[in-house]
Amino acid sequence: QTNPGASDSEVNAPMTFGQPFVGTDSGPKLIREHGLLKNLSSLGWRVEDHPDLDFATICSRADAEKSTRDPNAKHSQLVGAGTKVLADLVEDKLSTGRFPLILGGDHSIGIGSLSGILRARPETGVIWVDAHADLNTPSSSESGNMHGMPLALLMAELVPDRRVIPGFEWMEEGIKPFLSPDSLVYVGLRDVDKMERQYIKELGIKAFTMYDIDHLGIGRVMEMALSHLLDRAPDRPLHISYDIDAVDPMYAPATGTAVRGGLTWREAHFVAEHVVRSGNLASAEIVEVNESLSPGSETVELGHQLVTAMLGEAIL
Ligand code: HAR
Ligand code: MN
Ligand code: MN
Ligand code: MN
Repeated sequence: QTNPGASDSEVNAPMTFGQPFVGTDSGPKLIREHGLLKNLSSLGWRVEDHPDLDFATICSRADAEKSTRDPNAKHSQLVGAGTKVLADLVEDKLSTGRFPLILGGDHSIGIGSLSGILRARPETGVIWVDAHADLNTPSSSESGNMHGMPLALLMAELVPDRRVIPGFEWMEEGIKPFLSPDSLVYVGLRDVDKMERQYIKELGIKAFTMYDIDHLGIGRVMEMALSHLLDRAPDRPLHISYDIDAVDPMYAPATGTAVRGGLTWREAHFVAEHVVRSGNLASAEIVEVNESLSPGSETVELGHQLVTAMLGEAIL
């Protein structure tokens, strides 16, 4: 499968403020050093390698403006400032016809990527591959870590007015990027908080947990996931947000919140390979690779392979 002449824009978003560990910002650099550019070129992409977003600078300005409100969203000023920049960039790349490939960083960057995507193409369907639901609101979150909140901040049903979270006032300006619960599908869930479970049920979000993967197999699960998003809208664009912790820690130990019982090496690849085959994939993201938590493991290699698969590499 090649993409002759297709233009891909690699956006590097080395965010760390959505979670407590250092090192999550090395993901883009390491995946790139693995030879990603050459790989994507040989798949037919014309890659535009965007310099790393400089979150240290963007966020230090935000830090100075720190508000006294306490919304139980740690570093919300910093995450808010960083994701605002990312949203603008992703929106711009999409509206000029490019395929944004976003390398994180922790999963709080999903707030920025999806805001940009939904402003440019509100009808986008989202495949969220993760051990976690990332559906906490600042008040439901037990950790206060914003990488556990991106999807809640995008749903009007859960956070109707984002101005209550310091740093996220920008989400209420201009086109408001809201994700409809029926435009989301989860794959790989196995560590879901009590309130998240309730939200998934109340909002009727389609979720394929590890139980479903064991029961039905990854092939059937991915067919059902895509048919949920595409049956009623066969031409809609799709976005995949791939949290490396969806994969079993046997293969991907270098991540901040590893949970046993995850996707195998092949299941992880299959998810990416199958989404590409739909022909609807319009943007992709990989997050939470943190080499420093398990130096020398194969996590970066896997991340690199999953990105390559999401950009169209097939076995034959
Ligand atoms: N649900 C927990 C929380 O909200 C853990 C979230 C962990 N999130 C990520 N991204 N690693 O999926 O704190
Ligand atoms: Mn490699
Ligand atoms: Mn996540
Ligand atoms: Mn996760």
